This record gives sequence, C-alpha cells and structure tokens, in this order.
Amino acid sequence: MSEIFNVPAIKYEGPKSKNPLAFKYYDKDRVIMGKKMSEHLKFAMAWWHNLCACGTDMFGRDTAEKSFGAVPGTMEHAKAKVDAGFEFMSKLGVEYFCFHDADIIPAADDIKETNKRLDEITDYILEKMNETGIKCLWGTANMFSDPRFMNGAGSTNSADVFCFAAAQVKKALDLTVKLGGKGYVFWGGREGYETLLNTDVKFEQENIARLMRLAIDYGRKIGFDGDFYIEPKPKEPMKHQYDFDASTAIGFLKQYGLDKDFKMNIEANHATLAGHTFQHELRISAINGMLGSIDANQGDLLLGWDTDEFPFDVYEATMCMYEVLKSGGFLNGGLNFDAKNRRPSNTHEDMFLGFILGMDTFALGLIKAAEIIEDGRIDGFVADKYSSFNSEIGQKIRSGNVTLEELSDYACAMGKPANPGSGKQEYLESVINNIMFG
Ligand code: XUL
Ligand code: CO
Repeated sequence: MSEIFNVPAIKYEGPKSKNPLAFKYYDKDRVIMGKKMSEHLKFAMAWWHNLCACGTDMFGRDTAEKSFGAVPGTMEHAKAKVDAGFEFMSKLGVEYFCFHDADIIPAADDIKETNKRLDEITDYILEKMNETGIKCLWGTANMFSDPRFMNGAGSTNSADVFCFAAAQVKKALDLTVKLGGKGYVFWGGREGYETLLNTDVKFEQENIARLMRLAIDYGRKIGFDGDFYIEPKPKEPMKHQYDFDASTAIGFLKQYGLDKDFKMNIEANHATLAGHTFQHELRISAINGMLGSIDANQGDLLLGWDTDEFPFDVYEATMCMYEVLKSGGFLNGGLNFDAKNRRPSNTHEDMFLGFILGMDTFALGLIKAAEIIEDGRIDGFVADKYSSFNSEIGQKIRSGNVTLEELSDYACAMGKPANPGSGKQEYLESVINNIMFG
C-alpha cells in the first residue's frame, strides 16, 4: 500500500540531534528501574484528535486536511483513517490507540445501520492490529456530541435517550472487547447542569450510577476483564459537571458501590481546570488504589478551557511519572495523548511533531522521576517528617488503639509540644532543580 504520510519512521537519535523528525529522549528499549521505557509509558493515540479533528473552532473552519484521499463522511474515509492511523502509529512506535464509537465511522440515522458500520470498520481495524501488533488501550461511547444528549446521557430527563445511551455503551463495550481493549472510559461531558432551577441532581446522579452498573454487569458477562474508568472534569461543555475531580468521582463510585470495577482516567488539562495540579489528581487516585490511566496533555493556565495541547512541561511530566512509578506503574492503563495540534500547525508533519514533543517530554519525565526516587532525598524527607508517629504514642494513634481521654492525659503530662519542624519547601524545590539539571 502506498504511504499516506511523507514522513520517515521516527528514530531515537539522542539529545544532541537537531533532526526535528527524531526522538531526543524517547529510546523505547532503554531500561529504567528494571523496565523498558515503552513498557513504562504505554503511549496511545487518540483517534478523535489525531485522525478526525481538523482545526475547526467556535470562530473558524478547518485548517488541516485529513481526508487521506477519500471523501469525508463516507465509509471509504473511515477506512482511510484506519490506514492513516496505523501508518502514523507504526512510524512513531506508538503501541496503543483509544477511540470513541463516533470517531471510527460516520454515524447513520438508524442505530442498527450505525452498528453494522461499526462491525465492518472494527473488522478492518482488527486486521491492521494483527499486522502491526498495535493494541487498543481503551474504548468509549461518544454520548455528548449528538443533540439527543443535550440534557445528558445517563443524566438525561428522557427515558428514551437513556436507552439510546445504554445501546451505545453496550456496542462500545462489544467493540472494546473485540479489539482486546483493557479499559472502558466514561467521560461525562453532558452529565452535569447549567442551572439548578431545572435540575434534579439526586435523580440524575442515581441514573448515571445505574448506567454504570448496567455497563459493569454487561461488560463482565461478555468477558471484559479490564478496568472501567471515570475521567473527571469540572466543567466544559457543562457549567458544572458531576465528575468534578478525582475526589468527587471516587466519592460517587463508593456511594453507589461501583468502586471495585472503576478507576480514574486522569487528564492533565482537566486537573488544572478543577483548580488542582495534575500531580494532585494522580496522588488522590493513587492513594485510593484508583490510578488507572492518563490522558496526557497540557492546558494553558491563562485560559479557562480545555486546550488539549501536546505536553511540553517537563516538570509536570516528571511529577506525573513520579506518581505513576510510586504507584507501581500502569496495569491496564497508559498515556493517551488526548492532545491536538494548535490550529495553525496544520500539516501532516505537524501531527508527527506533536507526538515527538509529547513522547520526548514524557520520556524525560520518566528518566527524571526515576532519578528522584533513586536519589531518595524527597522520599527520605517525607518519611522523616512523620517519624514522630514511630514513637509509642504515635503508633497507638496510627493503630487506632487509643481513646481521646488517653491522648488528653498524654498532652497534659507533656506540657508544650516541641516545634513540629520545618517543611523545607524551598530546599526540596532546589533538590528537584538539582535533579532536573544537575
Ligand atoms: C474531553 C475529553 C474526552 C475524553 C473521552 O475533555 O477529554 O476526549 O477523553 O471522551
Ligand atoms: Co480526555
């Protein structure tokens, strides 16, 4: 088959290389803390941004050309996107992809016809997967673009729309299992509200939980043994989304008994929109045993919306990989570039340059995160900070083997407690700089 992209396969050339079409840091077979870089990072391509989005925004039309030689809106175009996607991933050495149902085919008016098209295209995707060894990281249903979801999907006021959402989830789960995906994402873009004047929050949240329970029951029945994920986001498109951040989503999962089957898919740009750091969201997920997968991108802190930029902030990527390494690495998840080129970066070559930037940023992040752990100063400081709890009274508190009266007696006998010790933030930040640039 003739090539779609006039770009060579991207190789590792090392930090001294000035070749824009080469990796400077991502050396896939390099072993870091006992595992290959490619196994730590598990990069994935987001079908929607990379193969579908052409730069249209609220104020202007497409700037990029992604017809790949076929007429957009046809099944031929859907197949051309498969060809383009697999050539793209093969040339970059990206081993996974993520998809929405709506990304891979033009939807028909009738859901039965849509499902037929989905079967046909996934047969073709499966062929390409077998040829290349590329795998599916996770699948999902787009339950936010079509007007029928204007009042929500799981949270809709319409029982008929709820059924339609259920049918999409069922089919997207079928396809995820067919493609061997180990993750299934719920991103609730329309699951929220604009005003409480027209919204029954309790009713809506109960129904979202019901849809998730139905998905678990069906998924497990058809042999889906991967993880379900909630992808938290505080706003956009809705004014207030129910999966505001990791803490909110985890609380919701526990309230409705969904926490054994679900984990978090944390997106960097969603974290900062929620007023948190990316690392905060990862840490909250990890301490709850729910750090599942990551949508690797970057927002712009001067803008209040989801810009989905390719990540270039090495500090952020380092602290992300620090959290991933400390939590034991990815099991079923990976790093999905839910990222798009800037609108004026509109060539096919720019598509590659975006991934090279993102992959090199995370490769550097991995290298530096491993150095932070091996260096030990940060973890050592934190362990030491809480060392008073190794004392007899400290251990009693930690084990829960104490009453409030006993603690009061202890405090009265002690008098004034000693100064708890400096937090040494500036020192620790200089340690990070030393590791980054030393
Ligand atoms: C939207 C977003 C989605 C999800 C999948 O902000 O991140 O693309 O990742 O639906
Ligand atoms: Co995302």
